[in-house]
Amino acid sequence: MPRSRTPAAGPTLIAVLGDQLSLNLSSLQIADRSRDVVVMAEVADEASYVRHHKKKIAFLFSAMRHFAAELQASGWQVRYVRLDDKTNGGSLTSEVARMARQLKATGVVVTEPGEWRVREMIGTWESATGLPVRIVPDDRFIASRDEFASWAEGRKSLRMEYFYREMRRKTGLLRDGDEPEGGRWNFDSENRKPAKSDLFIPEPLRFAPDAITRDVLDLVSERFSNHFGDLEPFWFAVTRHDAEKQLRHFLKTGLAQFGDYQDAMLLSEPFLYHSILSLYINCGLIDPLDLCRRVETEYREGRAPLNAAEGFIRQIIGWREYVRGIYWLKMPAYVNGNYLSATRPLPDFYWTGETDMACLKAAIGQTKTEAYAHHIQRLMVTGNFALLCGFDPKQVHEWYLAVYADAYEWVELPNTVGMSLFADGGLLGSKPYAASGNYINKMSDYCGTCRYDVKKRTGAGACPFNALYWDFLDRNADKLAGNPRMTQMYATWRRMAKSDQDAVRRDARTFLDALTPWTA
Ligand code: FAD
Ligand code: DLZ
Ligand code: SF4
Repeated sequence: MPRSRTPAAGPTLIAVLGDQLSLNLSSLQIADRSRDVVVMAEVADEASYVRHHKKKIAFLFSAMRHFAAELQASGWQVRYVRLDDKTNGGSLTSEVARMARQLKATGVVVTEPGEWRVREMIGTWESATGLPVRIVPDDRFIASRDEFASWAEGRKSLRMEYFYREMRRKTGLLRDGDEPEGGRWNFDSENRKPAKSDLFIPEPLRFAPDAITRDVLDLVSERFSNHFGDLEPFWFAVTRHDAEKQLRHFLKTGLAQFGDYQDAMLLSEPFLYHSILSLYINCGLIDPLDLCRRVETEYREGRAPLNAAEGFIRQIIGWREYVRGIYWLKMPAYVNGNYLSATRPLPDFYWTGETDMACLKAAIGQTKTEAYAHHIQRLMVTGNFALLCGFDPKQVHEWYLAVYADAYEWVELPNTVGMSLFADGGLLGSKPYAASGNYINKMSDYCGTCRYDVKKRTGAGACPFNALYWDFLDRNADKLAGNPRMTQMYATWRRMAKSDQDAVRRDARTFLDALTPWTA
């Protein structure tokens, strides 16, 4: 039976998870820093349940260590368990239970975790510790889970756009009285310019590793050498102070052009005008609403145009909040979605980067070196290719969860299974984001360097995306041909000569059969 607290009893244990590095975290708000003890733990289970990119583990461990120091500096007692502590039991549960015993704690408090898997685990903590466990809502999001569920209740369609308008109303961001600033809620149609490499494109700030980070890099290099990606050079910010510097750098050098070139891709420019802030926002070093208010100020004071400010704010109070709402509304079933019955194994080059398709080589190569790719690379290159080829959504999901420094299941899963693979049958998007090589050619400079010919549909040297695109439509006609937003594409397919259709099917089959499945 859980014990109840008595006035003279021991401390409450405040368990702070790796993505809860916020000084105003809800669990800390209700704790007493003169009595209670914060517990943080680097654990093997969390670091290896997928083959996380080495940079992702190093980033999070270093950010956790710096956060523990920040808490101590502001008067908190912190018990920090390092991965290489001899007594580390290897799981969050083992460490919470061990610390609870050591501290003679009388209860455990934790802010609700971001992931279903971890929520299930926390459900076992009362029996593991013999103590009452209080789970408090995570108020770092604009919409609570209940609020999202009420918004979704009874709606036939859960489109992001309508939810986003609610969030604009709630926050008051970019409002002109009762109307949206500029007379429209959404300026996306202005945000589709291809970029040229002769533009001035800012680089993200690069931070030299300090002694704490160097220790972590040694640890990761020793313990996770079989994980994906390059560990060094390591330049992410690992403190709130440095994350704030990157934020200010983005406001000054990237935001004004963010909208125009949001969908562009360039071989020599992995970051373009993107903010490179998701990893800091998701682990709690940057507050998303504060960031949006500062983006609005840039617009109001004439330093950024409306299409940039609105486009950026929409990604955060729209997409980011919306995918979190969908995740908690639809889990645990959501992870099993496979509307298009896709079963092909992920090919080895997603892990090695060795392919002669220039677009995939660039997106995966950059993912290996930086643990980063921007949204259109994730959606329209690796995601689009996975959709067209019919890769197993679970394998694709595990790949995205592993390879990006910003990846946590609550945000990654809906983007992968829903937005990218249409495996949820259209809950998130009204049609699949399927595209031929033509889209990639329009939005990037990849094709000019590729051994394939983007203008050729079939035959020797033809861009594989082309046959795969039409073959995808053909293979999935029973599920997609009735979609009103796909009528035109299916009309084009049906008008194609039988011999051309046969060539598409033949080339797609030959290409797919030649892929080498990944074997771990
Ligand atoms: P910017 O382009 O500068 O955008 C600003 C911010 O908006 C981001 O920092 C992020 O917080 C937010 N944002 C933008 N798009 C989205 C979106 N679709 N969903 C949620 N937030 C968004 N984002 C993650 O944070 N973690 C993930 O694991 C993740 N997995 C993805 C998987 C797939 C298949 C796809 C298509 C997208 C995924 N995204 C994910 C969304 C998006 O690609 C990243 O948020 C973005 O690329 C991060 O880079 P940035 O900070 O430079 O973003
Ligand atoms: C992603 C991650 C990693 C790599 N390591 C840890 C860890 O050692 N300790 C920890 O508390 N959290 C870690 N995380 C984050 C968790 O896997 C998970 O995403 C969050 O706890 C969900 O809120
Ligand atoms: Fe990618 Fe095709 Fe362009 Fe090559 S030609 S870069 S495979 S879209």
